[in-house]
Amino acid sequence: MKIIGLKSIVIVAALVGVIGCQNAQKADSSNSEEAKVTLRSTFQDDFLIGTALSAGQIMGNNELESELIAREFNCVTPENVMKFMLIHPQPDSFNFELPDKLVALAEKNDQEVIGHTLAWHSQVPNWLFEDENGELVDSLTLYSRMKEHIDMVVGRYKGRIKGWDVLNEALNEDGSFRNSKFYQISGTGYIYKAFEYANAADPEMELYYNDYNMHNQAKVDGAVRIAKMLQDRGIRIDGIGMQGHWSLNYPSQEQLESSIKKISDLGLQVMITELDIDVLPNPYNITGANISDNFKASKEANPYVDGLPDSVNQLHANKYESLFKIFYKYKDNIDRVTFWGVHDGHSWKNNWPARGRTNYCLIFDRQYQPKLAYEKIIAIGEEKE
Ligand code: 9MR
Repeated sequence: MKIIGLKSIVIVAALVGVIGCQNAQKADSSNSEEAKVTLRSTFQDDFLIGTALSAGQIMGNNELESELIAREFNCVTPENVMKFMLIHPQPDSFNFELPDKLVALAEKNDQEVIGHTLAWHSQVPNWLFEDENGELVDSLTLYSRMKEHIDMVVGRYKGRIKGWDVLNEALNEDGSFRNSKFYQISGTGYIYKAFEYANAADPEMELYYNDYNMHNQAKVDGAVRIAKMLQDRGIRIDGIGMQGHWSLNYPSQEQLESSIKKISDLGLQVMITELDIDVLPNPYNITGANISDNFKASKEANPYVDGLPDSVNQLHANKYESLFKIFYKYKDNIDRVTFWGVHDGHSWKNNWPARGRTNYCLIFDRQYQPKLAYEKIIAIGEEKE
């Protein structure tokens, strides 16, 4: 095991030291060499380090949080505000205020932006699929509504967004196609159209497929099939996102490496997206992130309300360490690692698959302080030097 180096010790000192600074520039210009050791600096030659921002974080409601976001990450994804339902709730109404702020904030912090997401069965308004009688529309009507949406949303940020999750979660666990309203109306037609329209709206940006449980080989095979379908028709796809909604006991190294290789063999970038490591009991016996799952919370399934035992924190850190060792090994294939949230206090995992639990999935705690997992991740970065 690697002994944590001098740099790691100063990281913590530096973190304490820089809290209170207004932004990353200030932190970086504090003329202390050590203050520059952050996630973004540690992996700057390897892959982007991203996070997801909530509406409040985009608004900059909390100064400590804003400072942490600027300091540690060089890529941001809107957790919700660019989803169809939020950005385009009615045929003639768009909400661009928060998405505009997000893009401006990222530019100020010298961060890339990932758009999320254009075609997804969830958080999407019914009007996209229905006529005035509530019946499903035909495929041509769906395509023209999709095109209008994509032209408007992608076009607005043309040249300012690195890549979009064009298609999100279109697969079942066995790799077959999800029977979403998109699919009911058009079969796989909407998949081709989403990528075609996104490419036309901004030919320079990257186009991704993104899904959870991609360590499941049947599912990653389904994603490979989607990529090949597009490639066979000469439609561009640049990368596949493996959502990292994982846990202390999965995925295995073999699963992860196999999935990374399958994606890379297509000539596509791998992205680890939506990373968080669940530490709570899972009596529901589910994996992934199917948002419609909603179980009843129980005391037994929410054991760490008053704090996480050191032993579990250690397991959590070990899991992150082993994952980042794999990410680093495949750094030539992996373009980005994005955490799904900034700190434990604001993680969707506190409310899924059962509401109102106290989870500890991320690498900053509820006081915005780095956890053991953070130190272990940084230590991997140091090991390479
Ligand atoms: O983290 C997001 C949460 O705030 C929303 O309530 C939820 C609604 O569907 O979506 C969450 O993010 C999802 C992401 O957009 C797609 N993959 C699964 C994520 C977790 O559900």
